[in-house]
Amino acid sequence: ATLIRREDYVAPVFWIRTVDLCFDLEPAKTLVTSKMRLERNAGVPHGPLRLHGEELNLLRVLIDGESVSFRQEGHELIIDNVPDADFNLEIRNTCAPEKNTALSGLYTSGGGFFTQCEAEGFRRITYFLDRPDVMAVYTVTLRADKARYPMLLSNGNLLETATLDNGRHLAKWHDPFPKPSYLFALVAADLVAREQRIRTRAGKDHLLQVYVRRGDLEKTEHAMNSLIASVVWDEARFKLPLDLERFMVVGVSDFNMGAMENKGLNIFNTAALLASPAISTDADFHRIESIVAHEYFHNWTGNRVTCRDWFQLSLKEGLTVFRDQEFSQDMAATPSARAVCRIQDVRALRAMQFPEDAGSMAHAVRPDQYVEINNFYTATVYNKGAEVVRMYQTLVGREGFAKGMSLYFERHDGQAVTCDDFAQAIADANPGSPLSTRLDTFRRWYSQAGTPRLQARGAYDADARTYTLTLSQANPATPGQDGKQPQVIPVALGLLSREGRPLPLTLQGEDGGTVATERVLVLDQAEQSFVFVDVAGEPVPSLLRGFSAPVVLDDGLGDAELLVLLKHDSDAFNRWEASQRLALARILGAVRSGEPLTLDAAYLDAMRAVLRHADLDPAFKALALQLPDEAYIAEQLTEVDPQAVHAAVAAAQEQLATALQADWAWAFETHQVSAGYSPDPVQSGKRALVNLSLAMLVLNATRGGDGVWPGRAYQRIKDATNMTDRLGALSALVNAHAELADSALARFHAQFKGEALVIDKWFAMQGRAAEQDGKTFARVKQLMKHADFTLKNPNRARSLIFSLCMFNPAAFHRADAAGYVFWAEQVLALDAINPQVAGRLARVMDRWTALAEPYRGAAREAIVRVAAKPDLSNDVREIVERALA
Ligand code: BAL
Ligand code: ZN
Repeated sequence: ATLIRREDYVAPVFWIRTVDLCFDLEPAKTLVTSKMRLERNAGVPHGPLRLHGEELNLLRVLIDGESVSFRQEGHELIIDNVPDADFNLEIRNTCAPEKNTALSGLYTSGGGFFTQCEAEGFRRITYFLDRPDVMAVYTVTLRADKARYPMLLSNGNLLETATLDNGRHLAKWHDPFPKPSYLFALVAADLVAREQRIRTRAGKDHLLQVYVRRGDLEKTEHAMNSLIASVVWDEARFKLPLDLERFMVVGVSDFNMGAMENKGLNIFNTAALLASPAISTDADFHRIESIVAHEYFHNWTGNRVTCRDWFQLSLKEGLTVFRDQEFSQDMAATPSARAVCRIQDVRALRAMQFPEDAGSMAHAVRPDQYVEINNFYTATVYNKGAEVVRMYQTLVGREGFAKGMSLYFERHDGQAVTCDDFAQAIADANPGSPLSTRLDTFRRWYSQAGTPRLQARGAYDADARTYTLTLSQANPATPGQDGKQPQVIPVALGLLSREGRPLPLTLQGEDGGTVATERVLVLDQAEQSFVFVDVAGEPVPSLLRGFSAPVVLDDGLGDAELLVLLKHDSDAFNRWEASQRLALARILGAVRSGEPLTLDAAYLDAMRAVLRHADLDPAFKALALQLPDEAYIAEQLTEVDPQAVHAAVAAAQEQLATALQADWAWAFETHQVSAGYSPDPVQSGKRALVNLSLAMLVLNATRGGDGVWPGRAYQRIKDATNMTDRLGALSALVNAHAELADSALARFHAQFKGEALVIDKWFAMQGRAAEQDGKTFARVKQLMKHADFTLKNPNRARSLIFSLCMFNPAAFHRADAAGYVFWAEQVLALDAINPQVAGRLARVMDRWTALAEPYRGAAREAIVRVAAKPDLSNDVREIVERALA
């Protein structure tokens, strides 16, 4: 395996300007003929033509119609003697789609052909300069059996169709936009489409199509609506129009990622596309809307302007996640629903990205090296990358950011560029802004891994009526990086009086003319102090509002201040944060002391007040009353005993359930939705609160409380008219290990046995069930033998194995090491089928060095066992070797 370094980037020796691809599609052996027009890149020294190719059978190579001599070395096809002038290169090869279980390149799924080329799948279809800075215009001819594959799709516009001999047919497509090979796609399958014609603001007509298997058509309405909303939003917010006459979306059941932004032909995991009230939860509807938007937004941020090399992945991914987050907030509409979106995004960041930044795979948003690029489709590149983009917007303002985006497209449309190019465009469009004056320092967000620690301490001077806020930062060492430099940290803040009133924020030296009660301080040194004047009494600081930077904040606030924020903060994010901090302090106190957790009356009263609050949104209440993720709690500890963390969380859960029993029952009864189902924020907020309440009531019943609730949950599973309520009730029984859980699970399985996406949920729920005396782990082992289980389908493998290993720390980290043994077995079994999925599972052990004994030693042993396998994929090898380094 070779280590690829960012600093070694060299421009390609050749460009490929056009490519004419012809496919004779057969599952066992597909014939690919590729006719390319190449030219030397005048800007770099001469060298041989080196094409990438993997798992291919080469039949012939012609240059300008003549055979040439060539060499094959590893995964390269090398031609030493090529003309100096432009030339035609023709290559003919075969590949074997039905043997392609890695689902990278051309593969079969459910009797059809599909492709996935990002990052380096195109080289598994034909020999090519498979790198994102080589952009070509594609013409694609597909030939296949007409009865089995009635739909033949590729990027761009349909030029012609024809019927051929032997029951075959043909379709020819042309994509006018030059694109890198990772954006190529083809589909040949028996599919039907939902269609919608739209006319955009610009007055152009477009055809939108969502292709799925026959039975799934009625589950595409939400995706289509989401797509239309995305088109409208991007035009309104960023003036970015749809540039193709036809925009196609296709669903496939076997897919490694959520979806893929191929030009004009997005391919989606069905889990990220199909929705109906009967099979999908509110969270599914929300997630599908955001993924449809994400892939659509890539059309500009990713496709029109793409990445020069894969180290720049966050150029398109961080930016596009930011855009889909902004879209979701705009769709949510009300301030409270927007805040709920933000809270959910931050919660995900802290649960996934903070541990990544602290573990063996820590890497910068723009990594410096990789062995396998598939391993770098990470929370850091995506979610932290999105936070970095959000900070640009915070520093230059919303309008300034839109101006920066316009300049970015003006400069770089049609190009393959770097993260620096993006930073420069935003800064240049906003001269004199807090970003432009600190651009070099800001860029450290791209080069330094690790989560900065932000410390804030306030000092009130009653005589001078000043409040001095001292902010300091430090970024812990990460593998290969110590001695970090200060970063630019925008700190949005407000000051509250002890009674909760917002205070005016005038800094020393300012003429108190404006009396903003919220502003952004910019920290760019190791330590800086800010003096607020005319402060009437000692304030409670509300710092990092809206989570204005991806850092760990230590503000030193105690219960009294947090309770003020929980009650009064005008910033909903910090209000939620206060609820989490109150819970965290109690859970950490118990874990650190080793004493059993006992929730105090002050905390319980505060939670009751939130639950009963007259004005707070149900969605917000549900989030505030949810305890922090065990993974997030673990990150606060220097040595983690996952069982101790779980015991404290479980105790907190039970005490909340018991102490607030009457309040939960009240919330359950008073937030029922009677109107017809809609996944809108109001209805879904009520359902979230109802489901949380039911979970608490069932839990309390199994711990000796009111015994009526498990029966009510069971009845609700029968009567529910939507999946959110049905799954909520089922998970209440399963998580509490209630007696009725088994028969409810059996009933649910029988009811949905034909719906693969629901069966995934059925497995996932059991894999994620709160651990109790090893019952969840035993259940997972047993479910591995279930007739519906298979490792070959990524969604199914993830539903059970990842649920346990990635999302259920207490079931996974066992003192007897059985969880680690299971992990090692599954990583190896998956690696033989699908290295990308195996690599993802391998990541579970990133944080093993933070574990307490006996977990630590046993985890190491399991990693060593995996690493000892001689023929591991690059994907898994890179992960386990970095874990052991
Ligand atoms: N580009 C891979 C899938 C996605 O991020 O949209
Ligand atoms: Zn993306």
